[in-house]
Amino acid sequence: MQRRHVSFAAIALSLCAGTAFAQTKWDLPAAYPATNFHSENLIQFAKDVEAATAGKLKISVHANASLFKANEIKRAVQGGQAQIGEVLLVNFENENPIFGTDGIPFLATSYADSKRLYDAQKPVLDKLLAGQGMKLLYAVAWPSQGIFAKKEINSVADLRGIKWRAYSPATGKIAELIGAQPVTIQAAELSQALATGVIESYMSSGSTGYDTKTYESLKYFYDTQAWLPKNAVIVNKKAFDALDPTTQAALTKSASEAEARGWKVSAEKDVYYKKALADKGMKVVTPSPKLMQDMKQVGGIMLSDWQKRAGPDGEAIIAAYNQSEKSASKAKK
Ligand code: PCA
Repeated sequence: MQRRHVSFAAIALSLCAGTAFAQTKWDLPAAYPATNFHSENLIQFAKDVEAATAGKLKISVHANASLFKANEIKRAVQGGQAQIGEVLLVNFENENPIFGTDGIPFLATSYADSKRLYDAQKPVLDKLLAGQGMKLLYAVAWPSQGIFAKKEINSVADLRGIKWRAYSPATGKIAELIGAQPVTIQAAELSQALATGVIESYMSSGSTGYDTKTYESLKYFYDTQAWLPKNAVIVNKKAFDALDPTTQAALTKSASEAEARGWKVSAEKDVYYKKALADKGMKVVTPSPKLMQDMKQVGGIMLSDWQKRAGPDGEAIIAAYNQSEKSASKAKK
């Protein structure tokens, strides 16, 4: 019901604005808190678009899953209930393995590698989204993923049987492989799940650890730097095509600026939030070699499983990724 009210209001507003000059109003649902760096970047992006189009395109950001739940945003954009939205790509791996490329543990663990993986993934992602009537505007990586835990862990055996929060098919799969009990919970409900003891461990970034006040419930953060999943801003193709060419150009230009800004801020936050968690009393720990070895074994299983499912498209991505590594290391010499 709530949702319908919002769209009626949006239509009413755009009709009023139409008397002055043709203004297009878009809703942008997002799943993370307004203070999260992705959300702040979205708000800056919306401001930039409004300025660049002299108010012709106005994007309203609805943070914290207030308009649609994290897993509903993609379908809302596809169906046109929202013209534009921000999604966590790896959440849609069950729909197509290509969406899960950046959720494979230890495939790309630095910002530079994640960027190369994104470049390799992008042509396939563009094709996939185009087939679903959508278009990718930009994508930004989260900081690297580590393990939040209640107790000290020295190997994955120490995680056996614990209640493990998953946010994606892959983080659920990790639980299965290490013998933990997965419970799927999106970021907007994570604080409560922690406070009520529904979960006692999970993998994510220091950013989400901080946003959700995980330090109030869990004591340890193991800095495994396992992968950097991406948020992507996607737009409904019909809504995009309905814009005049100048507005389209302003939108894509602001999007590529948001992408560059987002990656830079993410890397800064990766460092900042680990320190902030430590300041809040968490133990931010370099994992033991045994824990790393165990986690890398999990990553190896998940990579070969993904390759089987992702077929020729997956092969093309991995080949392009490996090729760019060769060129990058050659350029360094
Ligand atoms: N935060 C999001 C996804 C990845 C991340 O770092 C979350 O935990 O839901």
